[in-house]
Amino acid sequence: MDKKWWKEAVVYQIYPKSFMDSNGDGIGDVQGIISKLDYLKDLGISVIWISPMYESPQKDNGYDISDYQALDKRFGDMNDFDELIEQAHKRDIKIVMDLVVNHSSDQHKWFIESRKSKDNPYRDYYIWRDPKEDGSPTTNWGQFFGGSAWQYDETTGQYYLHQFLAEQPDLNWENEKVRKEVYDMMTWWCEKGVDGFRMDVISLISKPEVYEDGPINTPDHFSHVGGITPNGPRVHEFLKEMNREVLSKYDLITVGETAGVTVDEAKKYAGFDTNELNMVFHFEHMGLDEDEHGKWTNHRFYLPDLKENFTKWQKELDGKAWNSLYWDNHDQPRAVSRWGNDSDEYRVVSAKMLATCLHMLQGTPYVFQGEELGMTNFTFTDISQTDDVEEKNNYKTLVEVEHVYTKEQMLEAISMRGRDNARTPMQWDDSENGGFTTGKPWFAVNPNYSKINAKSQVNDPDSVYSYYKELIKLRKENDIIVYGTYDLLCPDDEKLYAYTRTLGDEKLLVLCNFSQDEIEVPQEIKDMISANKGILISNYKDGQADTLRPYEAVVYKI
Ligand code: ISL
Ligand code: CA
Repeated sequence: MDKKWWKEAVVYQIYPKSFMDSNGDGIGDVQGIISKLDYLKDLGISVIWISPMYESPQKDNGYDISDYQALDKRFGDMNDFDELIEQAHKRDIKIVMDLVVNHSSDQHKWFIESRKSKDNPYRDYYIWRDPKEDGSPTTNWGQFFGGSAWQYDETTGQYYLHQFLAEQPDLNWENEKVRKEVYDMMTWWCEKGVDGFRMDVISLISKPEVYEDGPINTPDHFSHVGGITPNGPRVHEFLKEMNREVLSKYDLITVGETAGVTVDEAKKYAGFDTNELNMVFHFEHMGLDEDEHGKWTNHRFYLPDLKENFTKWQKELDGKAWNSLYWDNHDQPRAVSRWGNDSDEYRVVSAKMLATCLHMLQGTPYVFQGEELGMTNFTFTDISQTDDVEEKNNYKTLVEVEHVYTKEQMLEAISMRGRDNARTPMQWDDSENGGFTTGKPWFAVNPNYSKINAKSQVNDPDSVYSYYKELIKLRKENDIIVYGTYDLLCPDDEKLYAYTRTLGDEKLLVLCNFSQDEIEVPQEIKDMISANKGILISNYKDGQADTLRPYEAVVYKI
């Protein structure tokens, strides 16, 4: 397999609003990021992906962009940004920008023009349709956050399409001029020195030829994993064009956020010879703990399902395309709370186990800010404590309109699954507000900051932080972790996730106990361990071959 730097990288995701505030206004900013570059350097990551910092009315926390070539003032200005690039590069850290071009903000100058008249030169930058005869929207499509995907605009008597909020109108990728604008803007950032793009819902940019009602396209607050227009007819053509016009001219890392992607589609988006992207984020494991009420549930995942899913992606893409690996991001609850155990007793050990399980897979791992500290979900006891529009909309629908849930049930679901869990400020130390700001934080800091914070972990060899650091270091030193092939063992075991990695005559055996029980190691694995050549990493001090203790993870060289 071809060696590439982006296959060997570990990416750290920053949600800028909640990372570090430098000026006491309670909102994280670019100077705050700069002040923490040494922390990230020490952790060992090689790439930072920063969620949007562009000028934005912040209806969806920056995923609604009104100027793609300006920073939002609350984060800083272009001088700050240039300094960030320079300071990051000085430390061999690359910077990846979030590229949000399925939609813009309704305050973008293109949309302000577009809605003025049917013959405005920017009209076709967006997607406008006549109402049906009865005045209702063109189709029954629903947007991700609840409600119709069509917004009526009085000025011209037409509806425009928005797969997210009405303040996030979808751009019309059929229009060549739109594509040219996007490519020029990307080139401008590349010339500035950015090292890549994470492409927001890029799988949704190509819309169907015919707009018609459909079963998955009903306004449905429960189903949002696929979006309305995943993997549309021209998406690969568009990405090949983008690659030709921009990406191929620079040495970048590119990852598509591809709602609704399947392994077959991923081979096209991220194929080694397809000239589109380096890798994609799929969402299949994010759906494993859903039930008939979708994500708003207290249901937990079943380990054999997770193993089956990871194994499918590992085996199917091996040698053909590249995987991205993640447990969480700014749209997901905290990894240790969702996949591990965030009780006092097991938080540290289970966070390390999860890290082992993910970082030993084939693909590029992503670490979301605070994951390296084992930060946990927040307990929301009233809807007024939340910020996220998705949580608020669904609370309204499920509790107040449809009475599917009681208030308490929905708040429990939000505390387990809501996007706000990821968005509480980073916990730097045990001073007020966890050291995130000297002012009033824009969003509540998790009260456990006095116990869980970076300061107490960076110099503690037994901390979650030090364990991540070790995993990242091992990846740099061992090609097998990056390039080895993967094979699953004991697929049906409900507590143990065991797999091997193989490269040439080297082999690793990865054992992860996903339960709080002490479990007996199956005989076939005992036989493999008996000839082991040492332990690469483990979250318990003394290895013991026959049993695995609660949440024990161990990687043997065999
Ligand atoms: O958050 C989700 C589920 O709760 C996802 O389905 C998410 O909405 C979807 O993956 C798209 O996410 C991206 O685009 C959105 C933005 O709100 C998200 O923050 C972003 O990651 C619209 O730009
Ligand atoms: Ca600030």
